[in-house]
Amino acid sequence: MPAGRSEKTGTDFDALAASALARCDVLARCTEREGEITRTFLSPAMEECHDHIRGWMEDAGMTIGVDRAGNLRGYYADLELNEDAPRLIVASHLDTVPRAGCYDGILGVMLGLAMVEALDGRRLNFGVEVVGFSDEEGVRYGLPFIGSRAFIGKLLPPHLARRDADGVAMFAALDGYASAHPDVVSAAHHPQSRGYLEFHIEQGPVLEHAGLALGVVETIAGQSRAMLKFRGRAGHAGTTPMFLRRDALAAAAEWLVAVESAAAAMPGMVATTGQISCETGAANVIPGLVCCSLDVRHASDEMRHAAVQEFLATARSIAERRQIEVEHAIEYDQPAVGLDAGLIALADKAVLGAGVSPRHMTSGAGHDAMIVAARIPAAMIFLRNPGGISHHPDEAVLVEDVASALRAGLHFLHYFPDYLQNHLQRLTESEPDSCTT
Ligand code: HGY
Ligand code: MN
Ligand code: MN
Repeated sequence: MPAGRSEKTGTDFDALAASALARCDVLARCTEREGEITRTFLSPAMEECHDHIRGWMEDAGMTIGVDRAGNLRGYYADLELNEDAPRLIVASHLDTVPRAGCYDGILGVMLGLAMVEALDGRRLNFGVEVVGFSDEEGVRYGLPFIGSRAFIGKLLPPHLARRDADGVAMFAALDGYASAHPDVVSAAHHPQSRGYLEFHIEQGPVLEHAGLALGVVETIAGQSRAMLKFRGRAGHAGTTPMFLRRDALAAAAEWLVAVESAAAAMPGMVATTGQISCETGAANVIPGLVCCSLDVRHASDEMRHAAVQEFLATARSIAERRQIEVEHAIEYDQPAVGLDAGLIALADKAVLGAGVSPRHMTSGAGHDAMIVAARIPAAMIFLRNPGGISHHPDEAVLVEDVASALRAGLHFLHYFPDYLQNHLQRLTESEPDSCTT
């Protein structure tokens, strides 16, 4: 028996893992910009990506639909081919940051599909729905998690009113998508969705450092995002003496270096300015207006909120000293999320079953699981990310780790009925006794 095969079922995990990675390579060619991977919400590149995945899912015996939020949904029915059987959701996102790597998000979807393929036509006593979310990175609308928010019914009017860089409101983009796809289904999750599993590359160095292929996520750090505007006075770069300048870019630069060193002194805190624009934007004009982003994350919401306040106060004091104005808008505040204890225990068993000692981790990156967890018990399994690099074309994963993840996925499917049973029992036990009310 070749090393990659299961002795019990004959499943060739190595071949399925290699195929999942080859598919990530195919999907990497679905891009808005030649020579890099950039795939955003409802773009033609996303349509192309759906077309590939749809074909693979159909070959695996799944029924496919796209929903009103642009999520791709493939259902692998239970033994009785019942649409309304309890189901496990296996999902991640199909969109990318600009100039992305090959695996962030999409590998989780390919692993969901590979789990179904590994069943080789065998049906379970629950359904499996593999979902590719339409937007998690928030590139087009500056709002992340559009797909998973819609999935749990939390895509709200203020979200829908947001406009992209071309002025297209999100509700208009979604209406256009629905008109172009008359068979769209509701974006709401099925009421029998009883559990959610997301595989994702770690996007950091912890597992590599620990020599582990897989890890089990316990908590996902909260995130704050703000936009700041530093407004100074534009002027002539040759004639304005240094002491008479009100340079908006110099102020913003001083501020972001101050934020960097303050965050470095706060254990577990990360703060980033990843977007910056400068007007007038000419070499011989003193910058008059700078807009920049602030992204702050920590496992403790309290510490994150305190840090954001401190960073904004620093901006105000730098602005005052330099006689410029600063304003800010908090774009969003996503609390830290603890994943479901029952499913974490199941993920531990699944990872152990794949021969890896389960290590619990906090995710510094945001994931769809943190949104879905508000409605459906959720678990996440991380895959080692050699070099710890992500949101970058050098993002990497090892084929043997993908095979381990797939083994863990099959163990997860195996144990899921026990979870359903315990869960049902807990629900029954917590029901009020009708005689006493
Ligand atoms: O930004 C994040 O944490 C995620 O990768 N979208
Ligand atoms: Mn990402
Ligand atoms: Mn991701």
